[in-house]
Amino acid sequence: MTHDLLIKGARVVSASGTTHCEIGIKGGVIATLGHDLAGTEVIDATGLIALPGGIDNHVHISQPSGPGIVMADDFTSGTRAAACGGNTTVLPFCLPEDGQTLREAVAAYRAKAEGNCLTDVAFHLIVKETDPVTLGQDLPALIEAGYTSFKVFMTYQGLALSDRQILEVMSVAKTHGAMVMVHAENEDAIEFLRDRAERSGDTGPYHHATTRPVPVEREATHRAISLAEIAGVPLTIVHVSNGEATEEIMRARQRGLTVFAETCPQYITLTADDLDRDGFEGAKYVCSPPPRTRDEWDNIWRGIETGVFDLFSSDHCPFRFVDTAGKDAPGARQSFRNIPNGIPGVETRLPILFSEGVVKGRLSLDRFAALTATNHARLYGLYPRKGAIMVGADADIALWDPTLTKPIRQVDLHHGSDYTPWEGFEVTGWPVRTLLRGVTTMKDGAPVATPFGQHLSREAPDVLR
Ligand code: DUC
Ligand code: ZN
Ligand code: ZN
Repeated sequence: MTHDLLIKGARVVSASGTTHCEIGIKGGVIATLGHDLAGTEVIDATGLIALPGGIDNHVHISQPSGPGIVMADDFTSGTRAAACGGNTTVLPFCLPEDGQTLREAVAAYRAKAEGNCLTDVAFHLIVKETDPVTLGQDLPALIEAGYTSFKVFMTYQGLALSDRQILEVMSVAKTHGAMVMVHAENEDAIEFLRDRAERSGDTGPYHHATTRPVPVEREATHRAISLAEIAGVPLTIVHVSNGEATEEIMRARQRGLTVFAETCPQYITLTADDLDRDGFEGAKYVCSPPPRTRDEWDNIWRGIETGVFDLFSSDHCPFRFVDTAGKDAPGARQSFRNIPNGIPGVETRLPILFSEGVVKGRLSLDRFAALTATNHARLYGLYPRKGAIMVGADADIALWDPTLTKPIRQVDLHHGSDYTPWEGFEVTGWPVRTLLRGVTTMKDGAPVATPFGQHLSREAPDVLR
């Protein structure tokens, strides 16, 4: 067979192990893994590592963020940044605007993404209403149509669900076959601490962290797991930030429960002290759960190394810093309460984990692939089309130079935000070329294709099939 495209000379992290072989691509699909293949076009990847294109299953793009607040990325900039960071698929969350039904929200997101994406895209849902139409009609219909995962919040006024509501949502997931993802922080406890901090005049960005301490997350993690146990569903705890929440997940697994866990770059590289930077700089690091301590980095690393964490995602939730529609929102300098929550990270997730994990000897290449692509595909119904370099899968591939060393710098990034929390952070190992279905989307750090990303309809999560 003559392939359309051959990748030669790379060390290939394939579904069946890491080996030197050629990758033969035809019609956008991996047709052959072998030697001495024939191809019309050849990429010489000598000295590079071929990894599955990253799947980032936790990003926020064009998400409604409150009156006057605008998320820094639309689908054009968000997926361009993702591709430049070695990703080929992203899964943003679909949050209904007030008064919008879930089905209307999905249609609106699909329209915003259509024709603008440099990665493939699939959507998770956010369930913030539990009325009979949402739970009895919209959610079942959307699950049937391939939206097989949804997030519920235990924090944020207007988003947080009561325990009863979470159980009702889990019950729909059980009946119709979907994965529930939980943002685990105790809203009442946060509100109590926040009011107390404000009364004491502790209103700077740092107090975003002090009013969301570890027990707030640990308790909610335990409660979410208990609710899932009662409802009889598997669940995913997203953006886990600390050792005590990790222990709750380990204990649940020891009891035989099916609990998946996700962590993010901010929990192995940033600390609460970053929120205490001079002036208003700390606002750049405001995200939830907040970054913790260096000791917690070690706890999260132990969870990554021992397999507690299945997913390493960015939680890309970008706002501009010098912008009253972003971090400098009205009232933000008066109280941390008003600082939009979230940090940009879709372009830097993979280089940070590669550098801190693979290069520093904490992670094998296979485990890196699992944490950044394969597990995402399996858990969210995209496998085997996505998530692994294997015959029959889409030719979604990132070529990595494991020796390239350079600091992360805002000027080199492609997101819509005007800063990166990792400015100056030294990284060894960068993706130098990204291919989506065999077409190059990034070369040497720059986007190269016009958007051709597709919407992906998903199967049920592997664990439910
Ligand atoms: N949770 C997220 O998952 N992303 C941004 C903000 C938040 O609280
Ligand atoms: Zn969250
Ligand atoms: Zn998020």
